[in-house]
Amino acid sequence: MKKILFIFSSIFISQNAFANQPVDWQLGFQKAASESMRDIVAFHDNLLLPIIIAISVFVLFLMLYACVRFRASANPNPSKRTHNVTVEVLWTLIPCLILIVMAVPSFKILYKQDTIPKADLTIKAIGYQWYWGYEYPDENLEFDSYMIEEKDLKANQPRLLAVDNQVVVPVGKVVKVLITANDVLHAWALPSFGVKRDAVPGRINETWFKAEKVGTYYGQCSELCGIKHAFMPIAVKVVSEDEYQEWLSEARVKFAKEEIENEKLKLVSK
Ligand SMILES: [Cu+2]
Repeated sequence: MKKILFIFSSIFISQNAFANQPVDWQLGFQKAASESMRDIVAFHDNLLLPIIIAISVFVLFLMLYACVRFRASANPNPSKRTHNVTVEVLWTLIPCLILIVMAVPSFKILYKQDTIPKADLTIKAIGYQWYWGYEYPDENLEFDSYMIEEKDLKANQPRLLAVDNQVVVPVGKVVKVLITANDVLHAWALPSFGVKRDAVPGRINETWFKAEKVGTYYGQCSELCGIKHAFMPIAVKVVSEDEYQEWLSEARVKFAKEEIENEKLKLVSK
């Protein structure tokens, strides 16, 4: 009983206080912080869930009905019927129709996410075994982002999610994310933004998000990538434009990308 109460209380708490990271006994999605995620949550809550519940209730009813109505004690001589054309057509057509009803809005959301609006900012996420590297190509920044070990956690840092160097982006701006990997497959996923893309060595995938609220949002590598797959979290800090500029001026010094000297390339370009 205590557990049930805890689940219910955590559902309500998750709506307010812990909006951007998973919470204990959480049911359902994390709270949306972008339009994409709001679309996904609405699609799930308003269309998929009612269909799933209706199907489950209907099947349960059929099973109970069959158990009672056709039980052995009431039917000493069982029926020998094997085919019924009407029923067979119905149980093929109705599921098809249900799938079409689900597919249309689902494709709509998928294509909306697939079209990247004009980006205000581009970042590049590179998966390594087992941490993420980030680049801000336009600002010439480059840094690595490692998970903070449990013993080094500060007061408000979540276990297995906090990192040493967070990605910092301004609120309300379209952020394009280029995603790749340097060794094996990883995946860059941030539930609150409705973003998840595979990080494939030798290939660049892209996605985007527009964060609507200031805060720190956590995600995790979502493609089994080896022994420390669970220990390469993703943390994105969404800040106001002023704070972002402030961070940029510090980051330009701290994370400046080294110029790569390549004599051969220089000779060719001459
Ligand atoms: Cu990984």
